[in-house]
Amino acid sequence: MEYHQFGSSDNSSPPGENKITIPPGMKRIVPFVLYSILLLLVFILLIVTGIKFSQLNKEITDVKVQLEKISDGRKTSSASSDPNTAEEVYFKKLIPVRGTCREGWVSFQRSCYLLSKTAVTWGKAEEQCQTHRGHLVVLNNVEELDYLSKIVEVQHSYWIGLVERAAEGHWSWVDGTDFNSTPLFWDKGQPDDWDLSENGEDCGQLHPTAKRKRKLWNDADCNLPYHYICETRG
Ligand SMILES: [Ca+2]
Ligand SMILES: [Ca+2]
Ligand SMILES: [Ca+2]
Repeated sequence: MEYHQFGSSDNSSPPGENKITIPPGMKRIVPFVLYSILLLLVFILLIVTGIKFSQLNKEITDVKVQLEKISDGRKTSSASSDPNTAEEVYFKKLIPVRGTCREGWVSFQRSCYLLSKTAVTWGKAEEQCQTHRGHLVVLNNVEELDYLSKIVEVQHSYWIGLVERAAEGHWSWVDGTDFNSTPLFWDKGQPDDWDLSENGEDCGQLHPTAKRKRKLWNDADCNLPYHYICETRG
């Protein structure tokens, strides 16, 4: 009997129409189950969105940290690790004394210095200093820099014994003094290896100033002519 009913209904019903009898108990359960599945899907969707959002948040935080590091790096390289560097320290002109140094040279602590009257390339300047058995000046401490700042012509740039020989970012002193053992006095935004010039900027100099103050460092194109300062150990 049941078999017959099933068979006949199968023949008469259009495809898609379901005449399978569902027990009344099940009829109440089906919407509940569907509703539960829907809730579960919404729940999963919320979790996935939450995870994605927290990942995005973490990435944004990471980017922020990186940006701060870069900005700090810039500050460090321009202001340097030395607290004196970025300060504006003003001086009065000092009349230098010859002391025990040879004619035309001036004395400070245990060194003699020559301030050039002419402007030449960095290489030529170091060559000149070597003919006097010296080197371009090596700035060992702030006292030496401040002494020179008091006696130079403020409007001139002066080559110093600072050079980037091997690779970009690897500065060294011409006399072999460990670069990491001396304080840094880079001017704001320097060294910038300003790439407008074909040769880049791999030689150190003292920046010119309008007023007499502590002369800060700049990296410049080694092939340009500037005044220079030689140093010999007295
Ligand atoms: Ca020195
Ligand atoms: Ca450079
Ligand atoms: Ca520069």
